[in-house]
Amino acid sequence: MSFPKNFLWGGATAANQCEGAYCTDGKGLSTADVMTGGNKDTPRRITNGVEEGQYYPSHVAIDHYHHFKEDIALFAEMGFKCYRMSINWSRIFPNGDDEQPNEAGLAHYDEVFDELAKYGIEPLVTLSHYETPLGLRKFGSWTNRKAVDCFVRYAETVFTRYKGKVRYWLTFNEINCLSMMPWMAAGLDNNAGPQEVSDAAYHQFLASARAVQIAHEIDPQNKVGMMYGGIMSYPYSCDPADVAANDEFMHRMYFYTDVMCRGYYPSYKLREMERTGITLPVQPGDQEILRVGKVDFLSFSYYMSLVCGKKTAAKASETAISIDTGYANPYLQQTEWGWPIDPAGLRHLLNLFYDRYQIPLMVVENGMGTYDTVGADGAIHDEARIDYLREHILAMKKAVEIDGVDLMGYTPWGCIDLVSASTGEMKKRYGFIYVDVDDEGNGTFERKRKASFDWYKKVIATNGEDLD
Ligand code: BGP
Repeated sequence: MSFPKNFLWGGATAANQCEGAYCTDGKGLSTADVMTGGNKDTPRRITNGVEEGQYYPSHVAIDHYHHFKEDIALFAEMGFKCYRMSINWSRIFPNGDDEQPNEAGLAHYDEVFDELAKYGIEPLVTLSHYETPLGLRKFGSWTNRKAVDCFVRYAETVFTRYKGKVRYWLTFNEINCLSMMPWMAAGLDNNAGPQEVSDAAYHQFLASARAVQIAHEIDPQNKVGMMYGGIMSYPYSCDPADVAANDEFMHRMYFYTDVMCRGYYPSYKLREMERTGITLPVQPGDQEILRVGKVDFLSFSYYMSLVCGKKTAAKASETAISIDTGYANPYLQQTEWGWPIDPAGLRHLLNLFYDRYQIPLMVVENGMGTYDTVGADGAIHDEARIDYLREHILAMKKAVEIDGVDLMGYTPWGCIDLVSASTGEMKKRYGFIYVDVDDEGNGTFERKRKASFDWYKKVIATNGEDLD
């Protein structure tokens, strides 16, 4: 037995990285809209509002807002069964805390979902993908419990509006990355202290759990998942001290999946908080909210594996990987952006999660950023991407066939070229579809099929059997 018959093959994007149209049709500003461009050596800057003379990649991106019909037609040509996308919260509630939604924003996504339905493509919708309405900053963003109510109002609005059009939802993109990238994940200053980060995570757990419950009430067909940023680390050696240090590092990540899949804080996290003097802003009834609001499935991104051990403490850093454990893996090649390539690690992580939670899994991001260029013949030869994806699909196949993991689908990242989240570049490309736009937003915005386009089309048509 190979991939299940109804396997959700597709691709993934996020609104702030592809839509552009950053203040069109009543959209408000989000945290992504005040992040400048950067590159692998120069980090993106966060400005105080939109400053004149600065370049902000989210403002135009690939202008998917105005090209979505053309883009979806190309996805359909590849045979997509599923399209993972996000709703830009600040299109629906421009300030985040508005009483009434913005009709023009809601109408836009109606058109998008109708277009997908035309081709029988199932939307998988992330409610919050690295953009928080800037308006929430006035009360401390996710450190304040008010953010929970704002999110719940937003979630309820879109669950109601798109009932019957969308059945698969994700609450927060890469929620565990809040520990490393507080601005992107929760609209907190990047130097936020551990208590603030802990409060924000607690509030996002509550918001997600309430959203799960409401989604089920509005439509029992709804399936709501969590989304884990696929950090997975091997112990540096079989020295038990390395293994213990690695366990400690991974606990800091798995606690997010533990809370959302099991419905309560794990004991190791509670003990750690006791030791470090961190408290939870618990109110009566919260335990029940978390318990009832467990997710239906666990989705995650997977790009690389890490290594951790006793010699260096894992620390967040400004590198393009966002997390530097102090160790490199000598057995692995890296991408041009220094991300270690490890297909076997994907099988390992799928097993780890399935053993731990026994709920359906989905790989909702995976891929390799490369410098793609249009050749003299007009073609784009991205064979390295094909090799990367082939090996990762084979790893998933082993997890399904040999290990019996319940895997719902696969939506590789940036199925169409888009802005890089970590560096703000366009030239770090992931797509099957090339978009003619550069790091300064110049170009014709023309879409072109890369070599990987036809390859992936065949993969989908054969349900993952023909990977050559
Ligand atoms: C994930 C994010 C995505 C995406 C991807 C690739 O962490 O969820 O938004 O951008 O990584 O990363 P990058 O764009 O930095 O290459």
